[in-house]
Amino acid sequence: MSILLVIPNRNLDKLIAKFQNLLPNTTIEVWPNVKEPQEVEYIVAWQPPKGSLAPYTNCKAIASFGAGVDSILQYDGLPDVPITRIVDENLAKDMSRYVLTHILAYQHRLETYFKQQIKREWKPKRARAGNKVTILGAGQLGSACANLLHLNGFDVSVWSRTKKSLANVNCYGSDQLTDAIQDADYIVCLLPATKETTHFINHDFLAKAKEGVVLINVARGNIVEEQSLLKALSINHVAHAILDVFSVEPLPKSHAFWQHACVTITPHCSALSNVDTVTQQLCENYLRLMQNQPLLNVVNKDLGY
Ligand code: NDP
Ligand code: OXD
Repeated sequence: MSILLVIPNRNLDKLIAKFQNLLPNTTIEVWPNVKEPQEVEYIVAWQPPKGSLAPYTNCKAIASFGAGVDSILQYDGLPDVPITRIVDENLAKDMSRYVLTHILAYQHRLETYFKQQIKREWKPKRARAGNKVTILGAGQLGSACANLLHLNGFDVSVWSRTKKSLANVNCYGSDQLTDAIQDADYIVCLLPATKETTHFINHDFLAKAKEGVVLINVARGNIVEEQSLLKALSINHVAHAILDVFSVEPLPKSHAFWQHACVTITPHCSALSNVDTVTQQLCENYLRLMQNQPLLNVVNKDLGY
């Protein structure tokens, strides 16, 4: 019995050491150099390349190395086994702080002052008005962001497939999108990437938002239709976009977002998986699998998250 890591293009030394520490009697294999494919019963995957999950016919579960499972569910020929994901308070804390930081930085015009400092300019301006934030998605990350923003004095709304009931937050269900976004000064996307959410933030969506809205996408790049966003930025309907995720990552050097004065780019880093807590969760589920106990954080493959 072994665990296989299919996590390309990363140094896995720390992760492997953690696994070996927590499960000293279990073999850890690393794709693509798998010595005994038939022994693999549990796969930990992140953006698995084409064909990389195929040879392991004794695999009983696949665990995502992150909160999102889109790259696993999109895999062609995915084995019919449970798929789990990471649910971690550290991710929620990092994500909430990222969102709060960027909203405050925009409100207080930090980018302008960084530029002024380089030119030794002294031009104070009042902070921007606008206190309403709508978060698309009210799951683990969306609800944590809503809470932190509320604690910092924002008027917060969430919109989700099933309507929530969160203290101090205006909650909207899927048939109330216009009500949820029409007055928002900031729209934060924390939806999963699914068939329903592909290009969900498109021309029609942006037309429902108010002029001068700031869009923050920290979920997945393909939820935003990038040409519609560029168009909305060009007419100042969207005043600014803060983007941590993109349709193609790394963002190609030729992409129009790079040079855009009203786009802030970060390299998919708003909430990075923490190897320590993630490994504990992955090992817990491995032990559960070995003991035929129910797995934690299993995703609904029909819903796609
Ligand atoms: P959850 O699964 O906990 O929450 C997803 C939320 O989205 C739920 O409220 C769900 O509704 C809602 N939702 C799903 N589909 C729809 C839809 N079609 N219409 C309306 N609402 C919908 O996910 P997390 O909060 O843990 O994470 C969200 C996403 O953030 C991840 O899928 C991942 O892609 C991304 N992420 C990005 C990171 C980064 O570094 N940039 C780091 C970690 C995650 P309901 O409550 O009714 O089910
Ligand atoms: C995740 C991510 O889904 O890092 O965890 O994007």
